[in-house]
Amino acid sequence: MYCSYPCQVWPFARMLYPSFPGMGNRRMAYSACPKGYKAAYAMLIAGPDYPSVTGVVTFTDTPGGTMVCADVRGLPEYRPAEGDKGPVGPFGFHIHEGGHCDIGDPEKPFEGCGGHWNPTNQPHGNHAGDFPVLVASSGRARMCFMTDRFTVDEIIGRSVIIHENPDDYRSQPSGNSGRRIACGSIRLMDPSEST
Ligand SMILES: [Cu+2]
Repeated sequence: MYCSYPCQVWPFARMLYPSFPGMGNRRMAYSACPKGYKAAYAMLIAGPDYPSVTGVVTFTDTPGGTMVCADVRGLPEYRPAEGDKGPVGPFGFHIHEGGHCDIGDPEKPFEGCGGHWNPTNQPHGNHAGDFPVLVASSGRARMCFMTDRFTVDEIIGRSVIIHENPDDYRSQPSGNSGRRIACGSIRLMDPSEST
């Protein structure tokens, strides 16, 4: 079997939530993973709108494609659209071009990450880094999916961004998904760091 969700997220979840039950031994978590699959991770940094957002996104090359897993906490409660304001959640989720998650101007957080990563010049909805929206329950979202649109090597040094509003997969260039509420720089996962 390929790396499953828990064995990828566990080591980093333990760093984030040391008191989480069952997070006893990172080495054990790694031993549950087949060796030799390249992986990357992004630790999320919250923007000024929802400072409680925290979490990790992992990327693993497998023979069936790249597996992407997200484990995010502290997301805001769903709020329906009101006037000009879009609904809060489910949350737009993408790979952006730049890799530096500086908040920068709090009016426009994480602008330094640039636009969507779109190496094949596709319309929005079919960018290599267009992801499913994140759906949260009591502020927590967990999701894994497979994609053949990129490999781990291609996304190192880029970023993942979570947006306040859902992605409509239609508006150009970024799906009208609103403010950037969290950002994580994508780094190569080095198993030797976790032992
Ligand atoms: Cu985005």
